[in-house]
Amino acid sequence: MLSQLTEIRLGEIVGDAHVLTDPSQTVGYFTDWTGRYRGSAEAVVRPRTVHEVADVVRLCATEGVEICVQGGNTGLVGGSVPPGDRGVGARPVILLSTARMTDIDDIDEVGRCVGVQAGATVDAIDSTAARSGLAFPIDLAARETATAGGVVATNAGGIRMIRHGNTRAQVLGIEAVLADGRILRRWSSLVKDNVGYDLPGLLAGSEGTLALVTGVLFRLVSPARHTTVAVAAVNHVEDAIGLIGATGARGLTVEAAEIMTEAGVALVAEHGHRRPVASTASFYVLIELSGPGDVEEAVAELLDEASGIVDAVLEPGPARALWAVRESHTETIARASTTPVVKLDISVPIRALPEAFAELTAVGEIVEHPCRPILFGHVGDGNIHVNLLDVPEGDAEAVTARVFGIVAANGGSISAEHGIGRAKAAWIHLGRSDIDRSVMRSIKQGLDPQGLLNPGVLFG
Ligand code: 2HG
Ligand code: ZN
Repeated sequence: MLSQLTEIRLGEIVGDAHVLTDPSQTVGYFTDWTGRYRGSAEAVVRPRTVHEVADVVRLCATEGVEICVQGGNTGLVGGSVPPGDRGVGARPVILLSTARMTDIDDIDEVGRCVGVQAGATVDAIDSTAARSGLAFPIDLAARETATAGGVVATNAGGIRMIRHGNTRAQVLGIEAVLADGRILRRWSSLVKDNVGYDLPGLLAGSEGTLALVTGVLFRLVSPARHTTVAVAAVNHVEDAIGLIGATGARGLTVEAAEIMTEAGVALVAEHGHRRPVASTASFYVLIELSGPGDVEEAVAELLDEASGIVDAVLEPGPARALWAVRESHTETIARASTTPVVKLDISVPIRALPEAFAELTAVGEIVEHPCRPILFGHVGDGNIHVNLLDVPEGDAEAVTARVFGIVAANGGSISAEHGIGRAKAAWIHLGRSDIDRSVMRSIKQGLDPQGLLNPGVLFG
């Protein structure tokens, strides 16, 4: 329970209207997008400025109140909802929402960067950049809801990762409130600046456990002028890899390289999407390519000469209908599963992808109640989203262990881009050594000695 005085003080900082305690107003903040992770907090607090965040955090530090931070709540690992019931004696917790922190500064066209508040959405940042002829290098299906703070906190990858790198690579500067309420601000458009530790880089991927990101100075890029999107049906993952590998020799630049399976395409087709190509095959690879000259002609030649192509279609970018087949996977899967989907997000070295696909497809068969695996993802990055549908609650751990066993055997990672959150906290030892984890704990201890920030996330 928050003391009455703390609640009054929170109201004085952010305004009474922005301290929500009525369950009808708070319920949406306490369940994650997947419906699998639910928690509760004493209040939802919605500051508008970094100074309000600093005052809230300072108050929480004094009163021993824990803070869960939430942006668009589109995360898939339970990292943006408060913990569930932790029994008698647990410290009170508030949820700090960045929903009102949506400012986007003027674009710096010369420095090619933009400063934004943590609650600005990916789509809003990109639309603002587009008005200056530039683009935000991070893009993902949740673009209209996912926020700057969220993509930084999770070091999001997304569909442009293959071209521009992950979110960490786009962060030039950061503003964050430390666990004691001080404001850390490194805000410079310098691309060369080697003075000590890379603190913005450290906060990227820290999942709200080290500080509260309140603002970000992002790098912007020139958008590709002409792109062509192709979907090729293939029966072997090797053919998808070969197709992507053959692009460079033709002077084509890969803007995105995604993979879907027949199970996934059939499911989204049942839910109203047109199949991308007439023929069926085991896999569908979607590539978006740019380059000098006639890109469409170069892509047509590429498809003609590549081996193992069963059928293909190509369209000038942005080719939204083709992309919609891929991007509707997450929502369609959530609707189609009879139980909350077990969502795993793994990566393996590219050369191990064929083996990993075969083994992961068979995961559903090993448990007593077979589940439906639907695999898709960013094939060019070796990243497979393993979605397991209809998993009885009691089997979730067994299938997760099975998937992670396959990942380990193939030299992969248990979290490619979604982060650890609450979902994978118990498994983090599979991805990091004892020494590595002890260094991470020292950093956590140094920055958040009371352990108030995002309790239960990352470290369990
Ligand atoms: C995507 O690539 C997202 O669309 C979500 O990372 C993946 O739903 C998923 O598993
Ligand atoms: Zn993804």
